[in-house]
Amino acid sequence: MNLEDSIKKLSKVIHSSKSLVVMTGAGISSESGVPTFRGEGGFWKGRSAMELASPEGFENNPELVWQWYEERRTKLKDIKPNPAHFALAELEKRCARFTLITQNVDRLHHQAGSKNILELHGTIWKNVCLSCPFEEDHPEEKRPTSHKCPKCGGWLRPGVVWFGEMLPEDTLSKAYRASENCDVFLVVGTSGVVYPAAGLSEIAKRSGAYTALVNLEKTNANVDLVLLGKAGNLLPKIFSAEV
Ligand code: BV8
Repeated sequence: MNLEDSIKKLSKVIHSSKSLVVMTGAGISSESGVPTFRGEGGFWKGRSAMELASPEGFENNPELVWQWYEERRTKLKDIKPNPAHFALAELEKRCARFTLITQNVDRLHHQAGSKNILELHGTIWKNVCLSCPFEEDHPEEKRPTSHKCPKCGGWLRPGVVWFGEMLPEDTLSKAYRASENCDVFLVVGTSGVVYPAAGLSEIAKRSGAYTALVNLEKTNANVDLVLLGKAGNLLPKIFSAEV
């Protein structure tokens, strides 16, 4: 099936959906200027995920990990949502039941106006203390940013989920429930290598949902339909195509 026909097919499926789930990854933010993780110029390039995004890596060298997260916050500070984010926010308004599951920590979906968002991997715009219940939103607005807790003096860490860490229980169970009960599951802009996020489309498929992937490249995702291209270009077309 050529791309034009795939767009028409997916548009028809989405327009007749009674319960739609969309799961996004770093690829949906790349047209906003946010580097992805594993592609060219990706965040991981030349660096190890375990060194920069794991509790062991933080324990071993908190300054290095903080340097990496501050570098990302600087890159993300003036970033804006792109047409793909806005297309999803618009689509949500037209859907009876809509759940947006994201692996991203940049909150561009929030900025674009999406409402029902499940952040599987937390957010980079929060600091939490390793030693006490203290946490703070948007620490980058406080100058100078400190990486020590103002309450107990312990180490602060970014409010994200690292490798080897459990995902937020309530968020993950909502994501499982949505994946088991939807009739359409759309995956956008993810290499599908990180679990349990990468397993959600399989759960949806096993529960009878129609599954599709919009991505720059093919991945291992076992879906009914694959549309290769830029999300910022394809999503507005798919969601607005006359069926
Ligand atoms: C956990 C930190 C319990 C936050 C990240 C099986 C079950 C459960 C766990 C595991 C399992 N197998 C292995 C594990 C352990 C591990 C894991 O999955 N390892 C992988 C690497 C094998 N999972 C965990 O540790 C998770 N915890 O399950 O706890 C447990 C623990 C241990 C063992 C068992 C159970 C925690 C996972 C969270 C890790 N945290 N980052 C941060 O700083 O951001 S993951 C990191 O990768 C990011 O968060 C990111 O969200 C995530 C996924 O990356 P992608 O979003 O897919 O980005 P990527 O660059 O890879 O791909 C972008 C894609 O977009 C590309 O395909 C590209 O072609 C495309 N693209 C680019 N531009 C565009 C585009 N597409 C469309 N349009 C464009 N314009």
